[in-house]
Amino acid sequence: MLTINVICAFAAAASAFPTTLPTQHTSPAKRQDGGSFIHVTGVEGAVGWRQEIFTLKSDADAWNVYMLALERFKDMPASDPLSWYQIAGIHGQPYVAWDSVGPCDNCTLSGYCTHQSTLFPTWHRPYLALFEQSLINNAYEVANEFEGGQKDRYLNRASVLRMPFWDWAQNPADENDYFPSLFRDEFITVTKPQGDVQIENPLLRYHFKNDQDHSFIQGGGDVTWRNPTFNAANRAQLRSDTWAVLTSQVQYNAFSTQSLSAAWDNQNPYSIEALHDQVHINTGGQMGIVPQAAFDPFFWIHHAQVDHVFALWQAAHPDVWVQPWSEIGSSTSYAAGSTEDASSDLTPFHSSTSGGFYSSDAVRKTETFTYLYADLASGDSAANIINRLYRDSETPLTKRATPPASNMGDWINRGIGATSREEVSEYIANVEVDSQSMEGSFTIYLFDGTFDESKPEQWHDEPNLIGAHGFFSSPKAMGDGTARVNAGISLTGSLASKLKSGGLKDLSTDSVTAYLKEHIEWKIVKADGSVVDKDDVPGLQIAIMTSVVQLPGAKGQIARWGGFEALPDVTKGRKYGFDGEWKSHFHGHGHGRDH
Ligand SMILES: [Cu+2]
Repeated sequence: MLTINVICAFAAAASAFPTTLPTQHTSPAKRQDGGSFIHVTGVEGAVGWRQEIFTLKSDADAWNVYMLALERFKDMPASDPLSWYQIAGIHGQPYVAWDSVGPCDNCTLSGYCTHQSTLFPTWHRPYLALFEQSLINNAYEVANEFEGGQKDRYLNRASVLRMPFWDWAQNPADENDYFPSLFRDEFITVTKPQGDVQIENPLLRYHFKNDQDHSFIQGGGDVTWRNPTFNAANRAQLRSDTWAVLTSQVQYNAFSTQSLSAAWDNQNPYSIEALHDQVHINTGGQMGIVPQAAFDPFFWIHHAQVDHVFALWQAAHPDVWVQPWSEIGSSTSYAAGSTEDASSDLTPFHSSTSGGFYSSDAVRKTETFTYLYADLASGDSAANIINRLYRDSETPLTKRATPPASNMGDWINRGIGATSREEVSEYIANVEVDSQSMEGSFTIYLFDGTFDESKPEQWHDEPNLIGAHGFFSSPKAMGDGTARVNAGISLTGSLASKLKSGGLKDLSTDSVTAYLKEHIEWKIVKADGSVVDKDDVPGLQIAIMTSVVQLPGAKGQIARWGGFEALPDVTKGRKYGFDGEWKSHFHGHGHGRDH
């Protein structure tokens, strides 16, 4: 169905923007069928700002253009490669070629998106730019339907409009903000040329048209749906995890992916990919299913925030970048075991009409696609922005006089020297699992003590919930390999409140170890709500780890983390799993690495 006549589509696109947009797709055609490729440019013209969605909403004209552009974008016919349907389809289902880019030699058409890969952050950058390119094309279209002064006003807003992000990691304003009504309201009022009218909220869902394959939607429906579970607890967790991702990672590869690698000692609790997974699972419905997620309008607002976090991290770590990486899973363009690096093609995103693809190197600067994030564009340092958005209102949790010797070693490895900065301890439950093993997404919940075992659908609201992590996966395993991934659930906030209430003596490793042994409980739930026995989850390991963190000592400084050290204070094994009772991580798992 997505096999389209590109020449016709280009002719239509060109005629659609006769006056306000620069001409696109002018290079000589070199495709076998005589057409030219789609040049992913992002918005053409001057650099604009991607803004937080509530900031954008405060500009009534810009918001109106954005709403109308989304509505029109979603209505584009599936024959157009810049339609919502085709662009969303690049990510996964219905598994067809886009812009004539077929699978690699040992690959099948299984979705172009790169997950469990160091290309995860960089691949999504041109993907979002393509979406933004079509969104703003539509913004010009809707603005041009007005007349006189109104038309001028809306064209003016279209010219600076970019896709917004929703910063799910900021402190929520109140309970209405846990998952804002922007994404929940059924109808909104917009201004059209004929006056104010009510339309279905364009941010709510995607309606598949009759001629658009949507057989993959569960239950045979023709709309996307969600099952949001955002609340105060997971918004707080998203905030602290975002801060941890931005400050704990000093190398690109470990920052980029939740995949495990011997290069970082098979433990990597904080990555942007794991952080991003959580929001997919918190949203639920299509957003919780890798090959269907991009049809949901919320996908694009979420991924703009993921790219925003990526840009903040880049600004704080300007000298590190993509290193060679062996793929553990496979996608349309990358076979399991193949090596990718900063020059690998980010398919199917052509960098010119005559062929060639973007690479990570080519998309390192967001200006390549004519956008900046508004906070970074302000000229403030990345460290100040990160501290202001994700840390400042939190009090340091515990002082720790002397870091253990093993951490000192790691600090040296990370290039961190001794300073007089205040040091705190962070505690993390690191969950390791084969993310493809469950035939779909799943969530692990950690509890401090008792909870209502009979109501798994309520566990995200349990008062004794320490934290949860959702692993974002596909209904059927992609490729033939396993996908060993890991993600951290911070225990620090929960332990600190136990300290305040007197349930915990202090935050020393001895006290924390004794406390957790006594109290920690955990459960696994699949996306369909069924509870899974822990023995039925291949490769599942939970390790409790600690790290010493140097807090910023002055403006312009970012926190610095030492290495991760396993609890309890046994040093024979490298890390320890929790399986109802403490045991050595590798015990009984045949890895030959027992204590
Ligand atoms: Cu995603």
